[in-house]
Amino acid sequence: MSETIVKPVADQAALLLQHESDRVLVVADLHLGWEVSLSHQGIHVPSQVPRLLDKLRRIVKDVHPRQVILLGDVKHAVAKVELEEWKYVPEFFDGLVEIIPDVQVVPGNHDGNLEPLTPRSVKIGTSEGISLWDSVGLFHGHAWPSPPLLGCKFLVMGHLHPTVVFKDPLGFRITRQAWVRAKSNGQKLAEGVLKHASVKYEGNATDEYAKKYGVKVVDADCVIMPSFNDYLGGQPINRAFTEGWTDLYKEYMGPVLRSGGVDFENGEAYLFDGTYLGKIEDLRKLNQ
Ligand SMILES: [Mn+2]
Repeated sequence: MSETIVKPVADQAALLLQHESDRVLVVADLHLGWEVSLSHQGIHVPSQVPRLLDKLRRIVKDVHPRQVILLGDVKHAVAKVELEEWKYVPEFFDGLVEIIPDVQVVPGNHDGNLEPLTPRSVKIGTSEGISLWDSVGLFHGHAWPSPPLLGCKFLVMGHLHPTVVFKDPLGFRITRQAWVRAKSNGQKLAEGVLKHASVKYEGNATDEYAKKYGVKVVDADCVIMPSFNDYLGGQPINRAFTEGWTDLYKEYMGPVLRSGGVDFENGEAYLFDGTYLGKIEDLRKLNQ
């Protein structure tokens, strides 16, 4: 069987997927138009579109993928299309398809009404995600993935915007975006997907899953991607929750992580240069 390789692009919030001679680049959480929400508060940040396109142009030139996948939350405003989005989002996509013609979107929770803002050549999937080569499942993370994804050896998601917060001895807080790698528990994820689909069954969830969907569930290597728009705030994954998770954090975790179907506490955090920071439960202890 041919091998699939999943690896972060050095110093970038971008993931390269390789299978035989095929190469696909994944970026998540661009939140185009996020600047607009700040300007409502009187903070004026210039459009991030040219800067994000420059970054993508350099990465595409370096790793020459066949396709770019935008793993959700391409735009920031959730449901209604804000006026500025009619400018930012088309401007971004027009620039992107010039850099690379093959672009696919896996929608996130912010991507309502995206279609009229994108060129016709851009493929827009569903929030249930997609799988590549039957080995990599990609979904944004705010919703349960479609059944076949649980058969993939790798699961890739965004939505969380993971960061790690450190305190130096003088009490300054330092925040860095981070990659998270964690192992999924196929059995628990299967239980989650079946419950979400309101499937009634007796006995083992993975057996039922195989019977109903024809998918052999595996324990996957999960990658939780940092947001490609580095101006955004993130969720400190090592926050010490003395009183449990806040509602906002629960929202950011999404149903898959909340279900315990991914062993987040034993997950590993990495900086963009590859520095291994440690296990999340240990990073949490440092932050008490
Ligand atoms: Mn999201």
